[in-house]
Amino acid sequence: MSGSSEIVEDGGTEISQEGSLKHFTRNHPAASFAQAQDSPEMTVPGRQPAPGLWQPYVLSCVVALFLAVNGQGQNGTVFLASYKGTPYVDARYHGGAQQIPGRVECAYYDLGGDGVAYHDTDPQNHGSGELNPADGSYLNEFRMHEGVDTSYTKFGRTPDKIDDNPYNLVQPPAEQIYVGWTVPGEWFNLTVDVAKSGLYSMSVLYTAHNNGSLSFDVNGVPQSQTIDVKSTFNAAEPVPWRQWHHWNLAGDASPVRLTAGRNVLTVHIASGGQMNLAYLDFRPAP
Ligand SMILES: [Ca+2]
Ligand SMILES: [Ca+2]
Repeated sequence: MSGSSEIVEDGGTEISQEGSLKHFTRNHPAASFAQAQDSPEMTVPGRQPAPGLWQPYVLSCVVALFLAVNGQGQNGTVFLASYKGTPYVDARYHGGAQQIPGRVECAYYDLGGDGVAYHDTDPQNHGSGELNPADGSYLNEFRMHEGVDTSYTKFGRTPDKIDDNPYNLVQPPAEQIYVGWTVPGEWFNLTVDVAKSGLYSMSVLYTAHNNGSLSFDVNGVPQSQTIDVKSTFNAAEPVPWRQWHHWNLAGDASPVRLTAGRNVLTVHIASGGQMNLAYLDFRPAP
């Protein structure tokens, strides 16, 4: 593999961030739900309720507004009941919903397509089938027809090492599949099974061109916890295309509360972008 192609691997700049933010507003699951609550009966003249039905009409409007404002109910039950995504499985990975505590692989984001299981700026996968040419192998063709951009860590390459380079702050696993080419406004859902209700600390294995941040929803409810992702740029790095391509771990400042059983986590690229995201590690908070 040529060195120049790896410039693209670390996150291309050809994707318009302005465009992604526009999509975010339209496709974010909470926004979609809010739109669904905005029923025609509430706004269309001529479809207003008959005299005597105003009280229940007003009440239904208040309930709809409450649900929209509160992220589909504080416990996310409305979101879970209407969610159309399903846990990822393929010919090699049979695990389905991922387990917490444990490592939750970003590239095993849910099945269901753009607007349901994820939102990506464009429908092409710029890793699988593009940077990593389609050759019949599992890794090169991993989810190659989906919009989320995925690649994997490559060890032992010459003349320049790629993911096993000496400037890593944390050594990643070999052939670790990850989500890359990220820009603000993109998101993906991860269906998980939580073993026990409680507080969990969260960290992410990543590389990043710029300082940025991730935010999260649990069952459609935005969480206050975020992960600040620091740039992994290193001026001492002698290989130009690899200058930011150094793996690191970042953790949240405070633990997140999760309820036992099935949950859907939404990972948002909140700011910065051009991150490669390998996995989220959830552990019971001390
Ligand atoms: Ca894409
Ligand atoms: Ca992308």
